[in-house]
Amino acid sequence: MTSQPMDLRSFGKALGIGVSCVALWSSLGWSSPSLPPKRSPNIVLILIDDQGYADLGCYGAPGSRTPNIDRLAAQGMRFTDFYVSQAVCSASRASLLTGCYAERVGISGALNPWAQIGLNPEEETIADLLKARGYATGIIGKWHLGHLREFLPLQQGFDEYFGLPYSNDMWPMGFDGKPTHEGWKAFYPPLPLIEGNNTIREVRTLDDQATLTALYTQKAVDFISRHRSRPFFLYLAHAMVHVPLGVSEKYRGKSSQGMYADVTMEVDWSVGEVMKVLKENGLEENTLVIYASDNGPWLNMGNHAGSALPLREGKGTAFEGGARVPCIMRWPAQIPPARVCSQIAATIDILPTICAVTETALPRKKIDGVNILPLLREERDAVPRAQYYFYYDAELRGVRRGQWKLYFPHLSQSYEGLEPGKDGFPGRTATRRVGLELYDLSSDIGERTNVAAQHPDIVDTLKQAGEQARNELGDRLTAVRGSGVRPSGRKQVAREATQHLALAASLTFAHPYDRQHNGGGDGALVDGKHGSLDFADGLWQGFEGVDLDVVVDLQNAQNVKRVTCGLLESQYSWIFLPSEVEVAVSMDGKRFQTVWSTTIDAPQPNPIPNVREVSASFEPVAARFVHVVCRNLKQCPSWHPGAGGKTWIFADEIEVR
Ligand SMILES: [Ca+2]
Ligand SMILES: [Ca+2]
Repeated sequence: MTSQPMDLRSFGKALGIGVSCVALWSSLGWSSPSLPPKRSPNIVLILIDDQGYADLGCYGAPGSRTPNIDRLAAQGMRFTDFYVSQAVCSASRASLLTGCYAERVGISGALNPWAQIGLNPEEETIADLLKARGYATGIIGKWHLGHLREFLPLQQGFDEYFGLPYSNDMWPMGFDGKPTHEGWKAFYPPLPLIEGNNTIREVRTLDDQATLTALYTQKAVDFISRHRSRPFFLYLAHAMVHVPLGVSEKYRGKSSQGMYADVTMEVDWSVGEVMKVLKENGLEENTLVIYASDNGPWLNMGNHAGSALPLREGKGTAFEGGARVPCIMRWPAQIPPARVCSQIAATIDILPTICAVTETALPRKKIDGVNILPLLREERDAVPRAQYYFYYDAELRGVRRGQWKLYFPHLSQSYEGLEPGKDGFPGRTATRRVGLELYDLSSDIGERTNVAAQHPDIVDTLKQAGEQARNELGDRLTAVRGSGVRPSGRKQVAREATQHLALAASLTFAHPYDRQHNGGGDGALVDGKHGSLDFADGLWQGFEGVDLDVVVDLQNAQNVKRVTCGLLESQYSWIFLPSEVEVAVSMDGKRFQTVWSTTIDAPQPNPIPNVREVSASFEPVAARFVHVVCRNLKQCPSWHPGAGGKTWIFADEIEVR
């Protein structure tokens, strides 16, 4: 072994030298920063989609379908208690790339093909940090942090991008691979394969899906070969083993254990190809290879899903089967072979750890991850992470400290006891109530015996830890807004803060606005600020199943000639334009004169959110009160997947001139 572990205390100094080096080389006219005298390690981050805790040989899967991944474990460190931030794609990936709980960076769930948001370009990703450090940066595969151009990888620190912008099942095809007419999927656009910022072709068939693993692998091998002479960061985010499964001819039927095992074998082959090209280029020693899954198995897909056994539940839950995933780190220059680490660690720790090993400064904004290099080096008594929070869908569902995991009361998706799906078709899921429950993971890894009653002191300690998380990151279960939450990236629409006559007005509503989507409270419609294309941006005021019927009191008589009402249409979220808008004015607040009205055509399918400014112009009239009525459509139209359900009106803002 040539390189020695670096003393952590010398980091500042080392960084200083690095920076001055960069400055010197820049002044010599090089286009990119220099290589440090001792070459920084390359980073290869391989992320599998929906792979279960028990899917790999080295994690106890029966048979030997994953020799290449198992070899990574034999040559490096395997983590037994490694977590994602949330057991769902976008949230999990936001955490991986930013070192933050997903709540902190405002990303939740899985973004759909009409999402007008993405990871905020102001966040610093691993790619941003390493690019500034002189690394070549590339992502091959699934992004899922915003498909609009301003949110794509090239705008988030990556030099190169090739892959799908979101999940491989977000296409207008049914589970049989044929065009579907059911639900929102029927409205999905074709699945775009993107290179750089541009769609180069579409994934249209199951046969196209079957090419993805080999295609991504070829691109990954090419990336490594092209950048062998300078430090690089490669993020290889496979579409597999997420449904719809696809496998090349070479691996079809190869496992004799079904399609899922075939796909797993091909992903394993891919890992082998990456390791081979590293070796061929003499990069095997000084490359940190990190292998992980973005969340646990999608269990209701039955034989097209993995396994998390003996863990409880799977994807979409805060239980161990959802959040705990396989993770292996291999770096012969620093990590001794065949190590098993059973301390708590998480994807949010990968960014600060990469910063440590590449001597790169941390992001300027606060992060949640910790440097786990001491674990990789097996430093005695090192406990970089004592505690971890389990969020899902903006709900703080649990907290783990040491061997103890406490759940807060919530409703959880559940797969247990239900007949799973088969051959690509899903089975049912249920919703189950989870109480205040404590589990001892050291003796009960399957979370079967609630021991809260026996350990009230531990419950109290973990409750306090939960309180801290809520204050900082928020919690929908207890309606707490977190002080440390930053906004997601939002597509900007040309709606700036404005001056108008109603800015100091008081409002009287015939029907109350929704408590959760309150836009900030009573004055939200006349505060001069405008909602974006994201209905959850905190600026829109929502009205569920009722009209927006409001009297605006301008406080004194004004000469009024125009009233504009900003309205959001976001059909996927059951938000529709009103059927009618009417404006009336009054001097005394009792006798109103209608000055303008319009009807709006019945909505046609268009899941892409848009904002309509309904503007009423009329002969100038003296008025103190302005009455605005937007008639709620009341019921989702027959073509809508929620046909017959209550529709919403989202408004912001009402401008009077
Ligand atoms: Ca996933
Ligand atoms: Ca407003």
